[in-house]
Parts: sequence; C-alpha cells; structure tokens
Amino acid sequence: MKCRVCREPAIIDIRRHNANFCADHFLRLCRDQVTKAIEAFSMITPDERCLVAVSGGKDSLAVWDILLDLGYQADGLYLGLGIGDYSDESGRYAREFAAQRGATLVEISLPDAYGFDIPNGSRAAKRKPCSACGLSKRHLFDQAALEGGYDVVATGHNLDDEAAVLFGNVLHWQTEYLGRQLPVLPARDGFPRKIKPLVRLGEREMAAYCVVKGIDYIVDECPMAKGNKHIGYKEALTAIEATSAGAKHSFYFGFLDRASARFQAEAEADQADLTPCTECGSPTSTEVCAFCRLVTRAGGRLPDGDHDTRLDAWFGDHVHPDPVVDGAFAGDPDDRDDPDPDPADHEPVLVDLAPTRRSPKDARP
Ligand code: Q46
Ligand code: ZN
Ligand code: ZN
Repeated sequence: MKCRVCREPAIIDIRRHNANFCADHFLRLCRDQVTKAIEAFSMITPDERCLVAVSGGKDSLAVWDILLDLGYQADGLYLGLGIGDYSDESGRYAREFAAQRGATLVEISLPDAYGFDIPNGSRAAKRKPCSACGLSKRHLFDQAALEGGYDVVATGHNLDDEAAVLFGNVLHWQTEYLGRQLPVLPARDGFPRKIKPLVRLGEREMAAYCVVKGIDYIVDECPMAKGNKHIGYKEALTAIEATSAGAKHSFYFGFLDRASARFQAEAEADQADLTPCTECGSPTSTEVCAFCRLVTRAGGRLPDGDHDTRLDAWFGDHVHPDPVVDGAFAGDPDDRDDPDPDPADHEPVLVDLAPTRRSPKDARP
C-alpha cells in the first residue's frame, strides 16, 4: 500500500478518496480538508478569536490542533460535567494537550459553579442525562464565548456526526431542525457564530490523526451514552459506507447542496421573538431560559442578577462588556426543551476505532 502523493509506504487508506496516504501526507490532507471547509462556508478569518469546545475526545482535540497549526487564534473551553471518573479523565487529557501546545484552556465546573452534576441533576430534573448535558453545554459555551469576547465557537463535529444527525432528523422528519443543520450558524444578537471545521473528515480519520500527531485522548465512552439513538444511527451509516464508499459524504453534502435551503423558512420562523432571560440574560423564548430552569429543577444555584457574573470571574481581564446587546434577538435554535439528547453534542468513540489510538494501521476497515 503506497501513498498516493509520494509513493512511500502508506499508513492509512481512505476509501471514499480511493487513496492511501503516508503519515505526512495524511496530516496534510486533514489540514487541507479543514481549510477547504473553512473557505467554502466562510467559517472564520485569521483576525478572529475562536473558542474551541473541548471534551478531551479525539475530535475536539484534533480540531483545536488543526486550527492552531493553520494559524488561527484558538483557545479551548473545557466544561466539567461531574460524571465521575469519566470527567476526571477527560479533563486531564484536555489539560495535557493545552500544556503540550502552550495553548489557553478555560475550565468551567458545572458542580462548582452551578451546584449540580449531570448524573444527579438530570435525575432530579427528570431529564435524560444527555439532554441536560447538551443543554448545559450549548448554553455555557455560548455565554462563555460572548463574555470572553470570542467571535466564534468551534466544535469537533465530524462527517460521521453530521451524517448521523441528518439521518435521525430525516428519519423523524424534524423539518425545523433540518433547516439549521449547517456547518456554520451565523452570529446573532446574543449568540456567537458556531462552526464545524471537521465536516469534511470522518471519525476514523480523526482517530488516526490523533495517533499520528501523538495526541492522547479519552477513548472510553461517557457512561451516560448508553442507549443513545445517535450511536445506532452512526452504526447504520457505517454499515452502508462499508459497501458504498462515500455514502456519508454524498448524503450530507448532497443535503447541503440540494435540500437544506428548502427547510430554512421553517427554521427561521421557529426562531422569532426572543427576550433576555430574567435570571442570566441569555436570549430565550420564555421568561426564564431552559438552562436556568434546568439549574432550578436540578437543585443547583442560579445567578443572583440578570447577568451571570460567574463568567466574568473565569475570563477576568478578557471580558468584553457587551455579551447581550439591545434589540430583538434573531432567534435561538438551541433554547428548547428538547426531550431527546441532541446527537450533535456527542463525541462517542465507535468500538472499532478504539485500537486506532495506538496504531493508525489498525484503523483500516
Ligand atoms: S457527555 Fe453529556 Fe455526551 Fe455523556 S452525558 Fe450524554 S451528552 S454522552 S458526548
Ligand atoms: Zn506521502
Ligand atoms: Zn437563563
């Protein structure tokens, strides 16, 4: 097996590209695919500040690494969810990576700052753990980015994630979600721009990327992920991909090219009439936002004014004073009491990828 570019021995085959790559050219391919996504969807410019949502998993560490290699100003934000050993270990990987790269990592602990953890809080609030977790992540990443003066929040969603979310949304014809399943959600009053620079790269490639770059990441799956539908959708698409190379790519990018615009009117209509939450100031369609309601039901602590001053303390001197501007909010796709976990929040490691942590050669199907 030889590298398509230099004819040296290859370490990975990528069937949807019908090609094999050596380590150097594989890393270059990953960077090129991210550059292509950034340019095609106008995700970020070099003078903008980016906050990367870091979980300690392969995708979020890889996207952070690639953005830094490409010269973007990227800091990380790690959210401690209080999920026992899993949180302890994933936080350690995030810290190790930041130290190795000399990068800035901001940490927020849900139990310390808000007085609840995901396993107990979700039980008390009578929500599925992933639903409470996803809601907390979306809220805190948005708020932290705005308080910290970041232009963009980047997440590690890869092609497998996006294809699986699309599959789930189509399966249940959730048309209001389909209209906003995009690699970029533009900034609106009260919300930062959100970008997914890994949409052109698959899960297996991201595991191999971390191995080749020597990035250690948490391989174990979150213990709360059990029974999550998103994992089933991923496995179904991976089975299709096995006999039809490129199926995930054409499913997702075909949707973006040919179908996504048809659902946008409905998605926009769904986002009207938001006002600031009376507890934390975030835009919401109800008087108190979904996150603050969750904090209350989970038995946690709410901020004591209409502005969450805890975020000021985390960002210290970096705080920009205009996180929530006056005027009508254009809408918040995330401020909803979704009964189901948001599959896009997950970064599960598929079973067949675990061995690739040490040897990218094993990553071949
Ligand atoms: S961390 Fe949170 Fe995921 Fe765990 S509780 Fe569910 S959403 S599974 S990546
Ligand atoms: Zn090569
Ligand atoms: Zn609130």
